[in-house]
Amino acid sequence: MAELTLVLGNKNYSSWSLRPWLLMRHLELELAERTLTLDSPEFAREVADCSPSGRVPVLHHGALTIWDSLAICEYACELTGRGLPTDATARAIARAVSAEMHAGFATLRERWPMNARAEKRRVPPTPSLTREIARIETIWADCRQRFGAGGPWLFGEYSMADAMYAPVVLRFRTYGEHFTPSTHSYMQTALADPHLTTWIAAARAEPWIIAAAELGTAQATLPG
Ligand SMILES: N[C@@H](CCC(=O)N[C@@H](CS)C(=O)NCC(=O)O)C(=O)O
Repeated sequence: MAELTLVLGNKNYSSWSLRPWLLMRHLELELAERTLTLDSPEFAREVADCSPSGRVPVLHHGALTIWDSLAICEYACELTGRGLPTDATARAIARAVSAEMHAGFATLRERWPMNARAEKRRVPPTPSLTREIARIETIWADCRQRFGAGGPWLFGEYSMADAMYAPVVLRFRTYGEHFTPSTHSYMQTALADPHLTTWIAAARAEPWIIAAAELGTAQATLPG
């Protein structure tokens, strides 16, 4: 098989990069990594050379280029025959919740940006953010209850859906305060994932700071 190369943004801030990276680690795909520094003078030039959308993540596999996180996750599942539930109903719901994450939760993404190394930040949720958090808690509880009997993940075994929601787990850890017991339990599972731990350690080692994503400190807090 040709080498897989995943081009990523900074591990601390690039939530879209985390998703396929994490899934591919769980699927044990061998991967070369290249990091482009978001918000840097060279980013625009470097990304133009490797990603038709001008964004990361982007996967290169021989002559094939895939420039979107969800499409890369789907491709990783196709390559391995794993990463999605085998039952057709569960698989359809796994795809639906993954797509809902990919297309939605704009307030969460804007107001609680992923900041993998940050903890105990306080950015009070707006009504819109509170609604999005409640929807995510419902999704997680529903998946666990209907499909989670075979293991600790949303669909029992690890799936694309867990990878799609991993940055949400990190955001909840950074900014969140009150969660249902079911959410808390799922977050414990996700945060104990050794692959996610490896990502967070790499994020902590990065030198780059993007001020616009450093919210919840005394210096930078979004207006209510
Ligand atoms: N829909 C895309 C979104 C990718 C995206 O927005 N990536 C951000 C980094 S997390 C990016 O490349 N930002 C740089 C820019 O927009 O200039 C996906 O799912 O991969």
